[in-house]
Amino acid sequence: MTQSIAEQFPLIQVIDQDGKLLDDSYKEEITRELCEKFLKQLKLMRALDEKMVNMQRQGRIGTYPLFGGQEAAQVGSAYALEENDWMFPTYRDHAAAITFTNSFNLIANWNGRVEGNIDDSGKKVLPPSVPIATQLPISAGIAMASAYKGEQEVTICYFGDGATSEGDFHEGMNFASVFNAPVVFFNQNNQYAISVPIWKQMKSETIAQKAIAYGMEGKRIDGNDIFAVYFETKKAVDKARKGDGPTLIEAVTWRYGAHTTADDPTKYREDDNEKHRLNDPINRLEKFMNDAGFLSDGWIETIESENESIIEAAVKEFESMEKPNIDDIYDHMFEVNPWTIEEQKAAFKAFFARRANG
Ligand SMILES: Cc1ncc(C[n+]2csc(CCOP(=O)(O)OP(=O)(O)O)c2C)c(N)n1
Ligand SMILES: [Mg+2]
Repeated sequence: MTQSIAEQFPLIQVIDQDGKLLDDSYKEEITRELCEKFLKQLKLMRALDEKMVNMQRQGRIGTYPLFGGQEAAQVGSAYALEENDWMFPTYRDHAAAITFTNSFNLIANWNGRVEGNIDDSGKKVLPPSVPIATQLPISAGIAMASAYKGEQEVTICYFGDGATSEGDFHEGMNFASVFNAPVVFFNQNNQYAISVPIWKQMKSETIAQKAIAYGMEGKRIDGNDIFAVYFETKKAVDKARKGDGPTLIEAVTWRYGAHTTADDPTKYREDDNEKHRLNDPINRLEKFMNDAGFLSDGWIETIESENESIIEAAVKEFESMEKPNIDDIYDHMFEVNPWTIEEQKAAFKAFFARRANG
């Protein structure tokens, strides 16, 4: 008998909503140290997201895409990588990029600063991709190049549910599978593409099943279960590194906030965050740690206050950057600018000079 899609692509979980261990096979690997590392980083990322939204409201940064609710998907997958791996984040994946690089440099990106596109940690992280799905074929190409050069690097490529409707999704998946490229396509299905719900986006039951069409392995995981995310991404990364090809991972999750600070989600979805908070990635891990006896008195307060200092220091550094160089807007497209661009540059500089002189 043929299996249903739900049977072929069951939602993989290691802990349930109450933090109870569902899969004993990870018992040895889930150490106190690993849990502490995860919880501290999840809390750091949530606090950063909240800080960034406040800063946007205060006019201290530009439009900002929120990731609150998706922390486990991003942090867990980033921790599954090795030093030399490649990362292709989207505009929503700051938690993945910051966890991987251990640097807050990319905050500057949200103030339109070119410096924020350049990772200062030495890790191979591409600038956040804003055009939807364009990163998929490029990531497949990078992974093909790694394999061609005989390097042991794996590429992880992040994208959303909406991105699966783009031609680039197909091209990236097809190239990766035909060339057996060492890439992990990490989908965060947060169930909305701005205002478009998943049920209007596609007719297939899952995103994971799309892997079948490319002869690729597909997995559907609970994106709010950091253990499921970490262990399943690690398996996919290890498989790719061994030369056994790409994987499509669908991490089912939910964004609590707006698409960006320029959006109002009450216009297109019910305010049922209360329901989704029962599935909160941070609470689930905390409950697990509590049951396992991994939480000592005062530890959470200590890490929260450490996290606050880390964020304050990062913001301070960001806000003490030198003023931007106006030339940066104009000088990265052509070797020699055409006169139209030069004219715009001169006009913009004159505008700033007039403003500076009152
Ligand atoms: C090629 C392209 N088309 C349209 C847009 C406008 N746009 C920005 S975000 C977005 C929705 C993407 O949704 P999804 O892939 O689910 O990612 P999420 O924002 O939920 O993380 C769209 C259509 C774009 N940035 N690029
Ligand atoms: Mg989405």
